[in-house]
Amino acid sequence: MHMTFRWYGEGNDKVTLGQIKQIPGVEGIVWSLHDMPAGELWSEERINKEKTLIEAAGFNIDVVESVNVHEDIKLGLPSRDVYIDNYKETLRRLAKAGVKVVCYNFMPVFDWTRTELFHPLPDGSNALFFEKSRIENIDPLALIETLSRNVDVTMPGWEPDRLAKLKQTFKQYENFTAEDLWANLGYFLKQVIPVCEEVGIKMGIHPDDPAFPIFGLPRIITNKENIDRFLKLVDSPYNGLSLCTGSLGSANNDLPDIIDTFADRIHFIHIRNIKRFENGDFIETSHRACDGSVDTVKVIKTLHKHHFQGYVRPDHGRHIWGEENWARPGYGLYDRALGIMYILGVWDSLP
Ligand SMILES: [Mn+2]
Repeated sequence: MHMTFRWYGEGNDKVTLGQIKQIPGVEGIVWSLHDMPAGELWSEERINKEKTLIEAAGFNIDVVESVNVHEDIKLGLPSRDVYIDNYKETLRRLAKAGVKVVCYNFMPVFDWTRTELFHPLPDGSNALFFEKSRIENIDPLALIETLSRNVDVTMPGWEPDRLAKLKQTFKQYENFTAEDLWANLGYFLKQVIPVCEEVGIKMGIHPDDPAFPIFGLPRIITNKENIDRFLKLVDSPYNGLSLCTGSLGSANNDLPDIIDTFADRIHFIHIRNIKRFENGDFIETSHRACDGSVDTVKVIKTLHKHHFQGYVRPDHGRHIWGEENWARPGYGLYDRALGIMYILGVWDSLP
């Protein structure tokens, strides 16, 4: 297992590489060019600038999260081929720089979705919260406007250029089914995976978060059965998973069983915990197994049983010790650092 930490880049993340260096066990930075619109070709100059910066701080650059997939690819529009060509060339350039794993997702319109970014927990901390009844009764644009008022950073999937076109994008998804999305994902993979095999990059799809349809949009990477279908779209070790225990946990999946079944196709794993309520709401908690609905200890033990050699990172943390005043929602320093110590504590205790 190789421990990593997600970082949003110089000037775009108030957590510093120097602070991350003081967390025991972190070998790599999970990075991206966050200002790059989906579908654009990444320049070698920008890639190398990031590589130099991260390596100088003593970390590897093995994992990129994410290279975003352009909406036209998900929609299956004729314009997708240009964006797929750009994607393939970006992968070649990343491989040349030494990248080993690329994380991406195939969720229509939105990346991860919550109804509240700073929901209070009984201990005085706060965390990302998902209220099911609110999602069912709110216009997505209104939701994003409310949430954006509380943060001064651009959230993944909420880039200004995408938000400006949101109404139009929703219109494009009218009468669009889960089967359409499967077909378009298959088309994308059949073009991209051969390039990955050639240059040695492993693709890891991130499950949908939450792992059920929202706003009438289909979501397909949601459970064991669908993961199996996904892996068979292109049955290559380069077509794999960025498993996320919190995302799949939002829909009551048996994570240890999923790891047991697909261990050799998991290239990257996000470990975090969420507490699921009867009514479908959920809140993010500490990484500790007893604090949430995901048995994180069993998750780590199962990875260990399979001699997991891939990359791992703590996922969203709560905001603790006042860091909601400065950190990115879900991506503060302290609770993610605690999460790492929990993951490594369990891992190191195993024979
Ligand atoms: Mn995740």
